[in-house]
Amino acid sequence: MYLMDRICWMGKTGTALFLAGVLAMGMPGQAQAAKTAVKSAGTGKTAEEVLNVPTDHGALRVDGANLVDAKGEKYQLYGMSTHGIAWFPQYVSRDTFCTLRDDWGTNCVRLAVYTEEYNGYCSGGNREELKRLVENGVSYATELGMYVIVDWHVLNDKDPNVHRAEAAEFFDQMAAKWKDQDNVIYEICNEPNSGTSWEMITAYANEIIPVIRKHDRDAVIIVGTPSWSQEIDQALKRPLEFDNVMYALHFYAGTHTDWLRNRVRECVDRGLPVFISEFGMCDASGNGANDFGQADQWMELIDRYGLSYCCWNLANKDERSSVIRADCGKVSGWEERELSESGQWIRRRFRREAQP
Ligand code: IDC
Repeated sequence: MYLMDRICWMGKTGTALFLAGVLAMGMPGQAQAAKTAVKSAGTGKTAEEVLNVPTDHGALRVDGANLVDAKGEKYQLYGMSTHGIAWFPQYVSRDTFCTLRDDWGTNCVRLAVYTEEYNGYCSGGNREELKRLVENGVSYATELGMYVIVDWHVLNDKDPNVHRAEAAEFFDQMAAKWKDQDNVIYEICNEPNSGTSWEMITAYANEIIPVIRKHDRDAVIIVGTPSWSQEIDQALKRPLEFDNVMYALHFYAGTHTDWLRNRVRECVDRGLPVFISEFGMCDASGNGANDFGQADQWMELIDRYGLSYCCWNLANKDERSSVIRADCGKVSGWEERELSESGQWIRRRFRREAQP
């Protein structure tokens, strides 16, 4: 039943013949009969009955300002970011990702590994358990033909250099595991902040990127930017000297408006590859009112440039940005009424985005 999903990710050394067949499976208008025979993993529905048949876009890479697929065509990733996986491990589940793929129509999941908060990786969290969760998350995404971002969620630690040694060890182990896969993207520092300069981030990136590249020469790597991943203009002035690197821009619609959208336009127009690896419809606290008018304006910008984007957060915490209602304990198959206002809005948005 999961064979098609699995061979989607045969990896960089996979058989061309097999891949050609799989690619045909994902082409609109082609191989419809074959698609019908493939049951969508976990839902018992045929491929036609679900929103987003997984397609193999293969190894992504960065071409100018764009993320492109194996055929060199512009490709957009979109999906949910988990909350901290130490805190809400229950959503790192195959069924969860299956709902996100088949009902929400998303093609990407971001796994947030906090470094300092909430049993963070570097603040007393159970490292083996956290790594196991990340590995499980990557496996589920892989089985389902989704892309997955491994996010080293720097926040309270402010400067990624504080835990540089731990980051190097973590990414060394992670990249060694997935060196032959095409669907894993590494985000090496979520949001440097509070005076952490682009120079400090550059020093960190110059050490961590080679650790990943030692195993996986062409993995796409997302690098956070100063001021909670808002100062992408700093990266435009002094980009890193590596290929296949994208720069993180994060927005919260209730806080970040025209001034930050203008910055995105300027930087992307000038060729900077930008990845919106985290955003919310509410304010930057993660818990103020949603501003859907502003969120709509962000979505227009995202559409116009074909930017990739991940929404914060996949959890049922009693806060505005959580997409599942606090009184709902289900980890998959949510009814609309079991989603928060944020969840209902972003699910509708993703479904509109779903690709054939
Ligand atoms: C918030 C969570 C909240 C948690 C807090 C920890 O929503 O439950 O208590 O982190 O400090 C970010 C961060 C992201 C934040 C989010 C909302 O990347 O970790 O999550 N936010 O504040 N940047 C801007 C906003």
